[in-house]
Amino acid sequence: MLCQYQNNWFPVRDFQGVLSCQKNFQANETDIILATMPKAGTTWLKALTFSILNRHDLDESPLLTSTSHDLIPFLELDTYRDGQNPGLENIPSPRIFATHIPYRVLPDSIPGSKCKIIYICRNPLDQFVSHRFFLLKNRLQPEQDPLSLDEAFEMYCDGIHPFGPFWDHMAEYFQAGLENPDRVLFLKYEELKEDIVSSLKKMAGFIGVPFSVEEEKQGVVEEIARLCSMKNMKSLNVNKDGKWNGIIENSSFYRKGEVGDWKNHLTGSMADRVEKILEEKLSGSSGLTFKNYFN
Ligand code: PPS
Repeated sequence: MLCQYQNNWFPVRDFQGVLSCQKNFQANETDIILATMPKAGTTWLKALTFSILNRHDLDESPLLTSTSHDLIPFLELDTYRDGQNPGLENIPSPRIFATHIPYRVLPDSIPGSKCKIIYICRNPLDQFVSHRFFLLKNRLQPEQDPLSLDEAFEMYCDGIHPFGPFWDHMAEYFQAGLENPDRVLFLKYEELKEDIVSSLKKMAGFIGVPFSVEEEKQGVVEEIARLCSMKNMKSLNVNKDGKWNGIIENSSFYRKGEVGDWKNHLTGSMADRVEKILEEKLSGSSGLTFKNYFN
């Protein structure tokens, strides 16, 4: 079930966390915030960022025994969950948090401080399909029959989905990145899939810990890419068993991890519709394009 707040849609079960985070979170200038729409690549982004910052001993990485979500909490889904307001002052810097909260709903202290935001955007069609499989695997409201594909797609196209509308979510972070490129790094899932090494170097430079020439020669960047790869992460027992927050199967964060899987589930006319929505809604966001995403 969703509720509307400040022109965005939120799962009712997460709404207290959103409000408490918005009211209470005080960003430090050394914080790193990982912002995404659900199913845009959050789990991967967490693993990559954690590894960049903890690259001294990748053979013993905590990612081998803890999930990405255990290592980097979501502000609204973990830290401020159910309206709580914990003290976060004693967490050593840099503190890393994730969030699905749209840019304009963020606590004022995030845009107002010098903290860094890394945003990852994904083809909305793949995101929609990924989310659908996720919901079918984790029946969060077992008393309700899941929506049909067509019903869910209609709502998606109306912007009525968790943390939606998707077009505003991506456009606002994109704009923030244009205005403050040293504070907001806007990445695309598809670009990470295409060239993870360049993306890792970009991320490390952005958060102020660039890879040294020596590290590059030693293959540290490739080692992080391999550690965090879908294949490796999916094979680890910690990601096969157990549940996150007691409700979500850890294994459901890893499905296919492919670009263009929507073609196996959606029709060409559905793709045309999303393409038109983006053309119309993003007409003011020069530079945010999705070439070849819809055919
Ligand atoms: S969540 O619930 O918002 O945290 O989900 P999120 O992690 O954003 O999205 C899950 C999709 O990301 C894929 N995934 C990965 N892709 C590439 N590499 C790695 N390491 C990786 N880990 C997770 C995951 O499979 C989901 O996409 P789909 O298309 O469903 O496979």
